[in-house]
Amino acid sequence: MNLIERIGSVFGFLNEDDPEYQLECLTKDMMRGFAEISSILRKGVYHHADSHPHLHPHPGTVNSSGDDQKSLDIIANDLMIKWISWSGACGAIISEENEEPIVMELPSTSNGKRGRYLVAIDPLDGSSNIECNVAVGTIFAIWELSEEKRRSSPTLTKEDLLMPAKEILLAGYCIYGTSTELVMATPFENQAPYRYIMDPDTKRFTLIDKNFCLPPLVSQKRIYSINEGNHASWDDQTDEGIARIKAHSDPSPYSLRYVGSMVSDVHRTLLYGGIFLYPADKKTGKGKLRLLYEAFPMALIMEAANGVAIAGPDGMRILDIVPTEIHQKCSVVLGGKRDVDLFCGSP
Ligand code: FDP
Repeated sequence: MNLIERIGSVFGFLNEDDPEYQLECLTKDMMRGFAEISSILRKGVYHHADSHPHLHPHPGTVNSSGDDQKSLDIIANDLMIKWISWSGACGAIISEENEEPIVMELPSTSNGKRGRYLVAIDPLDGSSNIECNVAVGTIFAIWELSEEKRRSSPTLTKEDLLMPAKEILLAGYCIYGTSTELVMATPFENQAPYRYIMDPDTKRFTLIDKNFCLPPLVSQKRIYSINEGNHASWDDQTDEGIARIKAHSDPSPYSLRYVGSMVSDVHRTLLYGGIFLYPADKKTGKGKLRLLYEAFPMALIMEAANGVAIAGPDGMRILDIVPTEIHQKCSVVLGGKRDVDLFCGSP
């Protein structure tokens, strides 16, 4: 791509022959969204709006100036949709906040194709905890739409957007904690996740680790992370698996750490080791976490980091699940092999 084409691409005229550059534009624009969400969270004023309704109008109502008062989930969703659409490289978005997918219209000019990529996103994961200032995050996965889907008129159905994990091109999460960090992984073999940190002054992301993997086995901490309050709804296998973890004592027992924000719990697991679980409820047979924009991206990252990502004690790989609904739920077990094996009772 020459200089003029590159400049033109800023306004959405992306060179069809350069898919890699399109993915780069999309990801860079998403990073602008992460930076903007990070700044909004840091201002803190929205914590007040959510937690002190007597001082501020309820989210979703109209304030005295006639402005909509939106909850942080909606603010983050609006921002991410704005930035993803701005890139011009995206043909459809699946967001946790939108019941229906957002499918870009077919452009009347150029080649008559919608953008190349599908983005599935949870714009603000962990947000039910946000009032007490815990770290929350954005989780996403990106796929390439087929030529047929890019031309499909007038729109695409939900079924058209059910893409398997093996076709994910890029998966990642941005964590808004004491610092803002971005972790991204591709499914290419032997490619470890990359870890970036954002400078809050310049909003630039700097690569700090090209090999963001679980620590070596000897340094992996024994930590388990699960909402024990749901104990009564676990099935027998989960019950037994957690009992095995809790009974372990040699050389040291497991510690329990559960933030209740998936990005935080998974980020800690990647850094220190351990196991994070959100099992299925035995009554419904379903977990809580969403397959396309929570389980798939985190499973891809965990496997790229030398960890294991399964849907339950039977060992089914999360990345092998065939999606049947865009907001499908699944159970999740992520972590180091040693800890996942202990949970599963594997020798
Ligand atoms: P939240 O509802 O706050 O967005 O995505 C769902 C999620 O958070 C995950 O981030 C988190 O791991 C889980 O729910 C926590 O659920 P529980 O409160 O049921 O433990």
